[in-house]
Amino acid sequence: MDSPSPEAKSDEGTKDNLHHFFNKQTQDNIAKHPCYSKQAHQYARMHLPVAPACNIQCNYCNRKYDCSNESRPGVVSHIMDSAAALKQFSIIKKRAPNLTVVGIAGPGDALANPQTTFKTLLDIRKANPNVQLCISTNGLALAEHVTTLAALGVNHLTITINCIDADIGEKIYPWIFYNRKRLKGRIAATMLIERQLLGLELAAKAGMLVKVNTVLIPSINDHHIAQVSEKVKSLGATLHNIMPLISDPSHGTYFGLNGQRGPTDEELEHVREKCSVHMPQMTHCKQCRADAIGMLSDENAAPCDPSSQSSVYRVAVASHGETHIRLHFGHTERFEIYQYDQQSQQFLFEESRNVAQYCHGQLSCGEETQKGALFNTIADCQMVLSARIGITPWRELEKLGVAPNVDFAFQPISSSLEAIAKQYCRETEHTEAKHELFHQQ
Ligand code: CLF
Ligand code: SF4
Repeated sequence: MDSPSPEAKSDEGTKDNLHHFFNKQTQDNIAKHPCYSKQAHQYARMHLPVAPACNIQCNYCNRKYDCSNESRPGVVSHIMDSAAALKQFSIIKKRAPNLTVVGIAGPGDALANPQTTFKTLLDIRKANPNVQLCISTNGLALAEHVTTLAALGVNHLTITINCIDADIGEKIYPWIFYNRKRLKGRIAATMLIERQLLGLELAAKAGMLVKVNTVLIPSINDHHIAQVSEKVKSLGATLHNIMPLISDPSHGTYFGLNGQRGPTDEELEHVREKCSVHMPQMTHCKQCRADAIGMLSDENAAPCDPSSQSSVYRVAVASHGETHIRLHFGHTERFEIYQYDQQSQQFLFEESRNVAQYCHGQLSCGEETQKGALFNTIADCQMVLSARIGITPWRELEKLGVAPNVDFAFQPISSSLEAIAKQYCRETEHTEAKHELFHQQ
């Protein structure tokens, strides 16, 4: 058996492995895409959940939740239309200079909703020609849309290909809907695989960087994924992302309800190792949701110590995408998380985190478990900004070490963060000066 080349084995990524194959422009694109390059962790991606429908059924998917080909099951994204998506993008982009990628990854399949997907991509492209466009698809309808995607400037494409053998495919896909017909069993799997591979080949020939996702399902496709890797590489794919099946009966999927287990860490590692002979492997995927926004990295989630160079300072802002701090803490369903960047001395947008509302009104204000989940969501932040906050949550936050701050109520979020950054910078310098003095004595 061939031993893996050092180049193919490394997942460091995706940047170094892929770089020398491409022209300068493509290299720059990879270097600023947090999924394609592990080194691009300081850049953020934004998913726009504009695609609710799907044209196939996977046995690891429950349609109540996001597309499990690219998402963690068990979470649900709100659907947006293209106008709302553009508005959301415009607001976030102003506050997040590190947002380099806009993707459509569900909650169904991007290409089973072609009109909304294309309109959204076109609007984003017009609003910002520099942002990179990315979509994720099961590949069934890809071949017929490659030309349109290329014309829209989509340069990153993910196709989920779990097998290239219909005997395996019929254990994963009970049906597909193609050319206005519902196909089942082996015929469905054969058609899906054929369309996926054709779509992949055409997209790669059209110049797109194609990543293939494969869900590792023990005893169904584990022994077969190396063949998938070899095949998709030969057709032009650049990166392989082998994702563990997440199978929980509470998610209500066919696999979850029928006892199909997910892989252990060792099994996942073993399959990735085998496939690295053929292609660079992605290992930093977060299986994120269809409305995820922010950086992929959470490696720096350490408590703040202003005297330490590696400290992380995060501010949570109660916001549903407004430009100003208008929300009452108890009414928010979403926090925007900003992280202080030592180099630029400003806050960079990290991600959005959804929460259940703390308060639904006088009669039902705050179920205990709901409240606990809300506080946990922002427990790694040092400050939370909102327009108002009640005394009970105020004290709870203080106990957690999160400082509630309503001083910037009804002010723009961006100027409020600038003011806090200046203050934090002054305090950090002061602390460092004290440390130096202490060590000199
Ligand atoms: Fe989104 Fe996917 Fe584009 Fe990335 S996610 S459409 S390639 S911008 Fe990234 Fe998220 Fe993993 Fe996907 S971490 S689930 S690989
Ligand atoms: Fe679910 Fe995605 Fe499969 Fe469609 S492609 S059935 S949304 S996992």
